[in-house]
Amino acid sequence: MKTNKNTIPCILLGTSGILSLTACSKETNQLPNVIIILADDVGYGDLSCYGEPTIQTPNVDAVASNGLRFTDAHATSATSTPSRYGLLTGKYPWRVEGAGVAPGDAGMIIRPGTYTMASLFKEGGYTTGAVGKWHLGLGETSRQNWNGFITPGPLDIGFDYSFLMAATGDRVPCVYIENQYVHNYDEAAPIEVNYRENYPGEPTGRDNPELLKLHPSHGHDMSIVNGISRIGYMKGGGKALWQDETIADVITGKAVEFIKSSKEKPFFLYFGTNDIHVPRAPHQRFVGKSGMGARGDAILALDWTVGEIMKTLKETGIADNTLVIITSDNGPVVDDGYKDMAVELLGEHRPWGDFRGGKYSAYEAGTRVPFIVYWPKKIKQGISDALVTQLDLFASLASLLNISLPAGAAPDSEDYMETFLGKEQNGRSWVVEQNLFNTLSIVDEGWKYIEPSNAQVYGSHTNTEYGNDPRPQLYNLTNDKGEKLNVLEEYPDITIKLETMLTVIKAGKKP
Ligand code: NG6
Ligand code: CA
Repeated sequence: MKTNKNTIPCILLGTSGILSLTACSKETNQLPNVIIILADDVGYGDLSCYGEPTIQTPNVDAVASNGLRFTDAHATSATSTPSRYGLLTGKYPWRVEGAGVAPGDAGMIIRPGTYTMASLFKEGGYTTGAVGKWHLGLGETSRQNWNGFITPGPLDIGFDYSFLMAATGDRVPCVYIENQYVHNYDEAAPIEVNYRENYPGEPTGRDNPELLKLHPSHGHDMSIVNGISRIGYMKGGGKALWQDETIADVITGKAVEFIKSSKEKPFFLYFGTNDIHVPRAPHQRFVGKSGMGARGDAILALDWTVGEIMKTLKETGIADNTLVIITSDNGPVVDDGYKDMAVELLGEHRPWGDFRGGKYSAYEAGTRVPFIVYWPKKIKQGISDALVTQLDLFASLASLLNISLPAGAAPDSEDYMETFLGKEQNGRSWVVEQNLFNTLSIVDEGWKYIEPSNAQVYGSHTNTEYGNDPRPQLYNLTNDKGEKLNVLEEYPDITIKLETMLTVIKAGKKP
């Protein structure tokens, strides 16, 4: 195993007063393997360790009880693409063009040559892998050759290995892409993809609802794959097309294989689960088990996935020196476009916990997500109320690896490694949040300011409050975590302070 390359001797004065030459404890340690399990659309209240009694996630809970569970952790954004962009680049996604929710034929959003979190680990001598949901674009926009080598791709931004779903479960193309080639490619069924018009003679959810096993509630009425209509049009695929019911098994299997084959030297695995994004069609063994319909059953599938990863770490004898982070790309949504009974069977469950809003929203539930850190060798177990953001993982992991970032890399990321490991109780004082409409909010020392926006106020189909308002909003999260009372009029000084901070941060400066 690799040891820290900057090993330097330390002079220690022993209790006997005799000088001894030894190595600093930090330097003698093996670098840990690092696994980020990034769940999809899992809300603050969707894991039982976060306190809702309505769902049981024993595998995640076991990781939490042996690790550190954060109560004030944030994704960068309330949707997937920008959130993932922030995590992997350490840069606020609203600083760049084209990092909004990406179609399945989007080109690589993180351009080749960008110093990413994967580049960091490569520099540290790690084997790097990306498995599961990608949603950061592949190839060049609308010009991908899905029947050959799709380039640029993860290889160009530091990943040695990749096994991906290009975008989301509900977007074409519905095939896995391994090392930038369609997995199980079917010569007899060449693949075509576009987001503008259907291919002549191909059925769609709109025109052929009789072919569907899962019907859309809104949108999602284009090409049909595996009896489910999607966003976008595709043709072909044949035996390469995925079965939604086995996605968790397939991608978990690939993540397990990657761990087993990489265990001889440190590895970094970025693992984006498909659960619990729509279409929710978990394997038969989870169906009906949550009592909450497909959404709850998909949470059980996610919990199973976590269990498999942890079991693999134990079996391979590397659990003690693997740093595992379990978190979500954005907050929860109940009806996200399919008639899967999630609304009808939700019962008492509160996917958003005590917070307002959900996926897409400027309110807290949009970005305040579950966040659990596990590293038996180093973590101080328990619960941390420190304000942390996924954006800071980049600089924190760089500090752990003892690597100085090149100029311009991860410009918005700060080193909070001690906080992530529970050695330090304090986190950031401020963080910026982004909703679907690029409305930004800033949280600073318990206050939250949401900038004014003329965008839509309410997601009529998803039932989500987007948090947009033509007037600015100010909430005191310390005594009003549900953001019920806009206290803007009462605290003009705080409003001006936060508004100014946000302007400064937007300009790329430190507040
Ligand atoms: C929306 C989709 C939604 C989901 C979301 C992205 C419709 C009507 N809704 O546009 O189902 O795919 O995009 O979700 O098309 S995310 O978690 O990947 O950001
Ligand atoms: Ca998501």
